[in-house]
Amino acid sequence: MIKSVVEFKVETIQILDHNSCFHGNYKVLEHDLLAIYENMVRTRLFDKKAIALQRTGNLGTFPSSYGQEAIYTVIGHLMNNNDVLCPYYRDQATFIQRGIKLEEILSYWGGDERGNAYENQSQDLPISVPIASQCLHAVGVGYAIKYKNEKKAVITTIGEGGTSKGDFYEAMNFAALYNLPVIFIINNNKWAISVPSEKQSATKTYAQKAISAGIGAVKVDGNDVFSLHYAIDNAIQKARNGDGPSVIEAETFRLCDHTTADDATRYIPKEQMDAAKGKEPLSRLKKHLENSGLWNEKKEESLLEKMAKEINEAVEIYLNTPPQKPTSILESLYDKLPEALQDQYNELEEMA
Ligand SMILES: Cc1ncc(C[n+]2csc(CCOP(=O)(O)OP(=O)(O)O)c2C)c(N)n1
Repeated sequence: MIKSVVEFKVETIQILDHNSCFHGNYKVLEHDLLAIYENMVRTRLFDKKAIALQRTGNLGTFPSSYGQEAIYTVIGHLMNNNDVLCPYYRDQATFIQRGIKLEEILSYWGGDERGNAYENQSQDLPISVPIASQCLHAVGVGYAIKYKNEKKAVITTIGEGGTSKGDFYEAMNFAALYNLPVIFIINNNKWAISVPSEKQSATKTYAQKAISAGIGAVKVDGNDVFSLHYAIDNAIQKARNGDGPSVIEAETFRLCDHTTADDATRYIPKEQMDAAKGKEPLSRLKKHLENSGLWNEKKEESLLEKMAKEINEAVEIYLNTPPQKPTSILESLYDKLPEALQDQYNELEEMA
């Protein structure tokens, strides 16, 4: 006799479609929606400025989040100060929402590690560039939270390419086994540098990878702030209530190069890029706000002016921050510098 022992399904959610038509009755408060819109605009303008700084030799390699601002903004908007973020490298919008200063973000991408010492956010982990390693850090943090009986959520983000790594599966397995308050959010932006999503995994969704670990998963339109709000809010409440981990796949599109060291026009077909632009999150939300009478061109103009001022001030601070002394490389490592390193220290001091 053959019996089915387990069956699973993965649901997808879309509330605000790409024509800005609203489906269902899920509500996000007006002031929350406006705050989300403001941060998406801030992130997009900041992103543009960061690329300009890199192109003029004033910043190192920078990973744009153009087109993916909704995912990271909604994450940052819903987390509270006690929750912990274990990010990868595309999470600028979340950082900004968490109080991390624009000049700190620039400083990190300018090669200055002091950018990781966030003045307003001491709990979050620094950016993790080794793909998927942040998922392991997140379950470590989640385990500590559970051990201390705290009511906090941990959010870790990862690209769809990163879900091919063992670290991702190991982290999900551990999170499920120990019922940890960890939320894995997959930014499925369709491209892992030049590898397209369809060549990355044979699964129909990335969300279903969670099923293998025993975690419930959902796939949402990652360009729709309402679906993101619904799924992430549920997952955060679940985590804080001690009801275990969640996995959310947010489908979007990388409307930019992988980083400033890449040229996506060499491998993303133009038609695909153009079609994706028609579904992007910022103009979709703007249209909805206008249709709801919450936004108009006058408000847009004054927001753009406010954002430009904020960003220019941060750039000024960044550009006018003197570089670290070369000796700083040894200064935070030891309480007392070992004798064997004294010569190197002296040499570095002479370089200053
Ligand atoms: C362990 C590891 N292997 C390889 C790389 C080089 N690398 C940097 S980004 C990237 C692609 C990541 O794509 P994805 O996970 O889809 O995230 P996205 O950049 O598209 O947001 C690779 C292979 C790395 N940083 N770490």
